[in-house]
Amino acid sequence: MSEPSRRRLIRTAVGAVAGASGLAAAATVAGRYGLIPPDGGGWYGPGETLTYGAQRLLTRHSLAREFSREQITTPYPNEHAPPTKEFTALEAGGFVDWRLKVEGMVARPGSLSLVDLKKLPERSQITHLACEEGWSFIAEWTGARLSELLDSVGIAPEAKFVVYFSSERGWWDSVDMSDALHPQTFVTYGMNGGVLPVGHGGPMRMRVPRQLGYKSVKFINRLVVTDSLKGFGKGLGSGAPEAGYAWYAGI
Ligand SMILES: Nc1nc2c(c(=O)[nH]1)N[C@H]1C(S)=C(S)[C@@H](COP(=O)(O)O)O[C@H]1N2
Ligand SMILES: [Mo]
Repeated sequence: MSEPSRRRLIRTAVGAVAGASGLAAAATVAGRYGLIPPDGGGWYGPGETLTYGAQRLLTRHSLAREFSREQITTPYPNEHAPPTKEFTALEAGGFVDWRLKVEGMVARPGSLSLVDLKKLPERSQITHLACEEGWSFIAEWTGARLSELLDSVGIAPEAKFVVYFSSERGWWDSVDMSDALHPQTFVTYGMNGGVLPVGHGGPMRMRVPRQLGYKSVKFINRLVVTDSLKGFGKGLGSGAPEAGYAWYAGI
């Protein structure tokens, strides 16, 4: 069967079951096709599953809207203090000793400096960062595509998620391969034409413009490529579902 007609069939099947016998049964069908998000258990689980499953079938390859330079928000809100003493020491050294660790299901695990990361093709996008609390702003983000970084270290074909950690305690998140390989998902080191300020997560933050702001974790220092989220935190994919937010925050 061709991919579009297979997807149409799955969509129809999930939709029909949702109508006939409720969300829980739809979730069972979605599970058969690998469409269950890591926080798909518990009371809100079936709802999370339908949102994620439907988005994955309908909008997997769509792009977040991009804006023109004139639309960049100035001044941009939200300054963030350096997260730790160790971080402040790295900042004092101009982040020369800063590293991004890349681990898990990759052929060439290692530690990348900013110089290494800047050898990847430099990309820019002017996109909207939308906070779940209602405010938002537009900025230009510069960095490398996460997909090109992953290509450079060689990911295993069984890989299903990329987990990313911040040097700020408690902040970590993950995306599925659809978002990890999406052309607008960046590891970002520049903002509005300059270096990414510490206030916005410099020297490096994740940018996932197809999801709410909280997925764009600041101060990232470690990536883990994995086929399962079970071993991370409470196994729900990020800190967000532990605090009552959805793992999948697509917009
Ligand atoms: N490490 C870390 N990353 C984070 C946060 C945070 O508090 N710590 N806040 C998140 C939330 S809720 C939003 S909306 C955006 C805000 O990004 P900004 O400060 O650049 O506006 O960063 C996200 N990334
Ligand atoms: Mo937010």
